[in-house]
Amino acid sequence: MARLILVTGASGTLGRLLAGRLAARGYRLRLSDIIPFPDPLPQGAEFVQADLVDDAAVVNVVTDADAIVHLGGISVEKPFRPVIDANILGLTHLFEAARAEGQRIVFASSNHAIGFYQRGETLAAADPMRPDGYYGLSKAYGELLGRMMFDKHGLESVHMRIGSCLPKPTEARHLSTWLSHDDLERLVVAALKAKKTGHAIVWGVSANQRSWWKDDDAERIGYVPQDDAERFAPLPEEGDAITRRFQGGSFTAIDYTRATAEP
Ligand code: NAI
Ligand code: 15L
Repeated sequence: MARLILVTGASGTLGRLLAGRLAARGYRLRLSDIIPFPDPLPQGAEFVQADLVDDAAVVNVVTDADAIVHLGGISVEKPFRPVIDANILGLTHLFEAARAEGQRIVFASSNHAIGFYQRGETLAAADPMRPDGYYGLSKAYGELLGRMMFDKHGLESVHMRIGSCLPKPTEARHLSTWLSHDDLERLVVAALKAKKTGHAIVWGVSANQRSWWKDDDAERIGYVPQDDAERFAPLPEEGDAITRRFQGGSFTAIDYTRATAEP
């Protein structure tokens, strides 16, 4: 019998994409989101509507799944209240429910956990996080929650620190941050298939010549990206001076009040 994968945030951009691709690979899918799934359900998939903030609903969707791809939650910078609800409270509900059943979680973290490093600086996954807002901070929390859950309970998780997952790069920043749709699929499948992952952090990025990111757990889980944004170069710089200065781009400029951007 094929493994049953729970995909949260299934009605969002990446969820819809992965639903089709994982189903085509023969996985059985339980798709879940707070809003209905907008497409016809892929072969072998079911949909369960659930709010991550509702702990009983989360236990219900997690029950009997073999592994979890967690995409659900706020996916852009917002005031702290909605971010805390979905991305901290909701995420904690998910990890606690998975702990009870022992399922591996493949978590969509984000480059916004390290967004305040300057562009051009090369980072290793183990470098200190520098979140660029409440959204990035919630992803940092997710990575640390995964760390604690493994150290304390042996619960495995793979944290995909995704750059910009788009059909193709459209601005200069994306030449460094782009994750192609095919590489996203490769990453998720590697994370699901790996025999053991422990607590893993993998840059969710293609094999971009201009990538700022190295030294992660990609090799350990068997993720080998194959695309490179360079074939789309050159692309225009976008945004104001703050946006152009930091790796997190436009998110860093939201509600930025420092007089100077010196380190
Ligand atoms: P999206 O915003 O299109 O999808 C997120 C989904 O989560 C939505 O369908 C939304 O209804 C659902 N959701 C929100 N609050 C919820 C709640 N309380 N309970 C249940 N479901 C809830 O985002 P997208 O682009 O598909 O991203 C998926 C994940 O990947 C997100 O966690 C995002 O932070 C992360 N990510 C995405 C990147 C990208 O380039 N698209 C880059 C870095 C990280
Ligand atoms: C993210 O974390 C967002 O979810 C996505 O919408 C993009 O803005 C991406 O980061 C990015 O930094 O390009």
